[in-house]
This record gives sequence, C-alpha cells and structure tokens, in this order.
Amino acid sequence: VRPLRVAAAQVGRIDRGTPRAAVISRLNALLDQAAERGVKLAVFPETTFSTFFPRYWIEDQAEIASYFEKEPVEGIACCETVKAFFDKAATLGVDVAIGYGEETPDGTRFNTASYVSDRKTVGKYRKVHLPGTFEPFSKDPSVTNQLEKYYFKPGDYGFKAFRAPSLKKACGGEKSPIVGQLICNDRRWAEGWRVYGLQGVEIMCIGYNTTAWAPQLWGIDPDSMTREEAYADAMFHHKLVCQTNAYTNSTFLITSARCGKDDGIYPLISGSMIVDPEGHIVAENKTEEDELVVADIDLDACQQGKTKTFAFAKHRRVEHYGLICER
Ligand code: CDT
Repeated sequence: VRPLRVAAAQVGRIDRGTPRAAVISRLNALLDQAAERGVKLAVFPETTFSTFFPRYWIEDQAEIASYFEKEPVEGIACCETVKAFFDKAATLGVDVAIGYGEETPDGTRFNTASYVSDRKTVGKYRKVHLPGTFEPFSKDPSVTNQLEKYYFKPGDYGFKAFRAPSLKKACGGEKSPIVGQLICNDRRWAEGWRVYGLQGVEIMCIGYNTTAWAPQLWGIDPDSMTREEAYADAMFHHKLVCQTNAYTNSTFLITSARCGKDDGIYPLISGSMIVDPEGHIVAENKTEEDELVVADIDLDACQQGKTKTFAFAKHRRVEHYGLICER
C-alpha cells in the first residue's frame, strides 16, 4: 500500500477587476484547509491568479501584462503577492501544482503549470494544446472569445513526467510518486496522456477553465441549446475525457476547476474531482465556489492496469501507430 491524501483545490468566481491579493488570500484559505485535513498535494486550476482573461479581446497592453508572472522568485517566476502563496504552502508542508500566465525573460508568454514543493519547482509544464483562435470572434465584450492562440505561445517542454520525492515518506517511504501535468484543453487529447502513461505516471495534475457557454467556439447555433443543456454537455465531455484517459493510462487524476460566473456573466463549469486508475470518480465538488475536494488514494492501485489490461510493453502495436505523428 502506498497511501496519500490529495486534494483538488477548486476556485470559484474571479472577476476581471478582482485584485491579485484578494485571490491569493482565498488560495491561502484553501491551503489552510488542506493542511488541517492532512493533505500532502493540492492541485489548483489553470491561470489561477486571475479571471480567465483569454475570453476577452484586450487592447490595453498593461492589463495583458498584469496577467503574467515575470520576476524569478524561489525557482518560480512570480510577483511578491504570489510569492506569499508559495511561502505559505512551504510553511504548511503542502505540495502544490498550480497554473499561471508565465512571461520569460525574453518576453515569451506561456500558459504554465508548476509543481512546487518547499518553494522549489519540481516539475514545470507549458500548455501544448491552445484552443480557440488568433482573432476574436467579436470585440463586443458580451461575446465569449477563446484567444489563447493570441495570448500564449504553444508549450515547448513536451510532456515530461517527474518524481515527487517530497511525497515519498507520506506514501510508505519506498518510491517517490511519478507525476505529470496537463492544462485544460490538453486533457481532451489522448496523445499527451499516452506520453505520460509511457513514463509510468501515477498522478496526473490538471487545472482548467472550461466555458459553459461559447456557441461561436463550439460552432453551434446559440438557439439550438439552452444554457443548462450546454453546461451539462460541457460537463459530460469533461468527465468523459478525464475518466477515459485516467483509465487507459492507469493513473490517478486530480483535476481542479476555475468555475462560477465571472463578472456575473461568463459561466465556467465546475467538475473538480479525483479519479482512480480504473476510471472511477472517488471524490468530486459539491459547489461552484472555492472548495477543497479531498481523497485518500493508494498509488499501488495503478499496478492493476499497468501490469494487465494496459501493460504497454506486452500489448501495444506501435507498427500501426505511425500516422499519429504525421501532420
Ligand atoms: N482553457 C481551455 O483550454 N478551455 C477549453 C475550451 C474549449 S471548449 C471545447 C477546454 O478545453 O476546456
């Protein structure tokens, strides 16, 4: 048995004008709850420190810049306000995986997630699959855009699994867990999951912002569905890809939503959950607010799939898979 108590740290409504410090104090409250409940790893959403800004066509360059972390602090690029979050996580002894906008010293901007333990970056991932468009559907702020291709460059790290030695003691002292990170839209692509699966991943960490109403993005007639039906469909697809890919790669998944109705207008789905390697949901959110979803997992449960149904070395037929890597 390799036991571990983990959490999906769901974050509710954040408006365009919500100050960074207000967000951080909410995240710190989630960290306090995690520590009180004995959680060793808490996974936070995509671009956690602000509203999901790629929904907007923004002309003010200073506003765009405000959504990105720049100053290198403790191995992770972040401002002083954000640094307080990593300091708190270190003091409480909680590892965190968290998404944020990253600006490198040469000015390149990525949609990034870092796994940070005791103020050190143990694993870093830059989102590969950037959904949406370069051009806005409309500059009218009532229309939900998805401008990730405009605001970010595609990730350049690939899908690199890493070990988390900080969790070794908690899970029995024998082996450090193997961890992987994806961000939001990546969870819909089997390719990234499989690259992690091939590295023996045991815990996938995935934060997301999934809009519950974006007819232009989906290519549907807005009158063909009610908003309630659209929300239910977005939730169905979220759970479908999460449960399927956790199962086919024999890994636990901790996935956290930025959810709620930002600015009272733009809905994002919830659906934060912890999925086991057989694809079952073992814990899930109950609200659309800030919420800690906690589960006790046993990393040894990955072995059933990894040694039988999805024993890759025994059963894969790579001679037939070449098309996957062609353009
Ligand atoms: N943030 C992000 O990647 N959102 C996308 C929206 C696409 S809707 C099919 C997502 O995949 O959830």
